[in-house]
Amino acid sequence: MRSCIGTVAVAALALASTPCRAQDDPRILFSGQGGFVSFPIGTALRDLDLLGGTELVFQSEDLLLPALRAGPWDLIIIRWFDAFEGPLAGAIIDELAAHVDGGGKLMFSMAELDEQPELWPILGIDSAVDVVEPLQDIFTVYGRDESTKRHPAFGRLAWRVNTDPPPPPTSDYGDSLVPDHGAFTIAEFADDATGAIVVARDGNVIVNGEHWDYWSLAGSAVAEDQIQWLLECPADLDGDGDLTVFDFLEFQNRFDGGGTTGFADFCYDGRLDVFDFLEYFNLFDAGC
Ligand SMILES: [Ca+2]
Ligand SMILES: [Ca+2]
Ligand SMILES: [Ca+2]
Repeated sequence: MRSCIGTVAVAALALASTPCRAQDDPRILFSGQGGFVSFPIGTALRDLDLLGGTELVFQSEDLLLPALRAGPWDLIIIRWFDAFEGPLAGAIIDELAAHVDGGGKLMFSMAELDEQPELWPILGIDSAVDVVEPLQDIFTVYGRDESTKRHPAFGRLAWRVNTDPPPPPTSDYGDSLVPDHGAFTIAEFADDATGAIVVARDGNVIVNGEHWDYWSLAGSAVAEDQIQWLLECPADLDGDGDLTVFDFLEFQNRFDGGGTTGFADFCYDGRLDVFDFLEYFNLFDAGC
């Protein structure tokens, strides 16, 4: 994993226009639960008009493995209740590792991630611990004192548990996540201040510890934030599809404003310093 500490800035910033990757029709692989829409992620994909480029695989290891191998994918979304098990589990995990190690984007949710430690390094987390009741809210912890510094992948102040109907008592409520070095918790479970949503692998991976079914209020909006963050070109700050001097000027404005005019913390450590400046140079130089 690339680390902000020790990265070398590319001094010669290319001021000429650099084309970003076309975002019109990204290839998305979505392993969802049974049912077409699979709330809230399927709802978010529909509302973002992304279903046209999405291959949907219901929860089947037999179908998921060949689908993973049919990549490359611009984004892989895994919403899986149980741990990967059986003869295909190792091969699926290997495919996910190859995708992420190659810089691929991954949105990952698994209620029983605590039972699958071999996935933790791939996802950039140190560990996952089973969540117990009661559950009430998920709060942003990223720049919580300044609302404008919220991480773009979680733009909500709070995401309240749906209590109608209440979660069945035998359900798995998901996992608390402990981020590894280089990863950052952007939202916590309010009950015990443990990690609920983690951004890792240079912003390419988002791990959801919460079980989506029980945080349904505004859940599709939360999913939209995450999908948009993963699909966008991180250095294209004005969103016009090209990397130009105007993106660099926008970064300078955000940095000089201490983050109050937009997200500028590209090292994901909750503060703005020279390493964010260096990282932005590197992202700009890398293109999209
Ligand atoms: Ca669990
Ligand atoms: Ca731009
Ligand atoms: Ca920073």
